[in-house]
Amino acid sequence: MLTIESLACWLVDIPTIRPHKLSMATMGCQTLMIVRMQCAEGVVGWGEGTTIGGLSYGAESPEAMKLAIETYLSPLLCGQTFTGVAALTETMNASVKGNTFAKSALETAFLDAQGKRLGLPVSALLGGAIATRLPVLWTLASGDTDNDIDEGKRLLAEGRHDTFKLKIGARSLETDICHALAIKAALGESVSVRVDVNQAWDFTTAVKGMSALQDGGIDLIEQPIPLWDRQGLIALSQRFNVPILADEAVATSHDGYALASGGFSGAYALKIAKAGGPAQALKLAHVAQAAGVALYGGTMLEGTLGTVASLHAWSTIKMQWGTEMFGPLLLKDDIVVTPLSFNQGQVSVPQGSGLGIEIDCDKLRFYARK
Ligand code: MUC
Ligand code: MG
Repeated sequence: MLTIESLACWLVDIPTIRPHKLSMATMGCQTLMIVRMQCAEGVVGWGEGTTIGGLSYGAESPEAMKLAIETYLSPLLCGQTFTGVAALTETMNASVKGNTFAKSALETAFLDAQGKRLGLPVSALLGGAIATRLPVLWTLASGDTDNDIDEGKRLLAEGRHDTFKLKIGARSLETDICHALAIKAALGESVSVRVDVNQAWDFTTAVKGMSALQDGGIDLIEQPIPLWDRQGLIALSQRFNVPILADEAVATSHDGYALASGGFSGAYALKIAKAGGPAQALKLAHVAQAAGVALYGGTMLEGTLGTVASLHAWSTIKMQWGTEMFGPLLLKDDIVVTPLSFNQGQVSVPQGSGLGIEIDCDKLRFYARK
């Protein structure tokens, strides 16, 4: 049982270590929407809602997440007692439609507070961890082929990552194919290289593009066509040997059910923000498991808080395609006391109670939008 006493939100702007180029936006800065949940039992929970490129990736901006919490969700939740996330979800969904990014921040904060109160890690509240370290790839997205090759070779030599994702879709098909295949050839046969098109192609372009990428040894092709084209994604998954990773097309367990029952084969990218929180993302994972669809731990390029919330959830299930929980490494700084430890292509899941991280309130104040 936890009684929510008050909620406070901040928009925290942190520069990225280099421009990060996606098909729909170039990021030079990331905005973390941070929420602090004070509970009557004396515990405090922290949550994060983060998206990419303002409103260019998804329908909720960081500013809208803060507004949804302050104007609608806070009056609904404050003063109420909840037995766990199931009750919290029921209450939120009964009065607030959509807004899964804001709800994800709140579900995370609730799990953090509940874990601290019970002396258990968040993973224990989600079924229990089956791993303490998870594989993490890195995204090469500087926008320049030679820079990406140098970055990839450096990270391989340092032993930090052994798997890479490339962001394509902003340029012509020919340019993108040359870019991806040059990086694959330079990094070598044993290094897994995947691409994320972020919905940029139509079906015909996807057939051409997937064929060339498959022949060039690319391992996985993420969201080649728009999220609404479910039939197209199913057809592509049946046509090619190279597997498809559905990302924007699968936000919730309902999307996962519709795709799998339509004949999709491949993998789903889980993201806590798309689903409405760590526990909601696991509902999609369970639908995938029932349908024989593989899993992948996805990111909205969160800072450490949102990344750790995801890691607790991902640590309770088998991820056939690993994870991309590298968000904190893309940021010049963060708002936690102890950064996560990334090495040998893996990240360690914090083991303390709740999320197992401590917020650096001075840094939170420093980076918070005034
Ligand atoms: C996405 O669409 O997958 C994940 C890694 C990255 O660089 O961007 C994100 C978003
Ligand atoms: Mg993606």
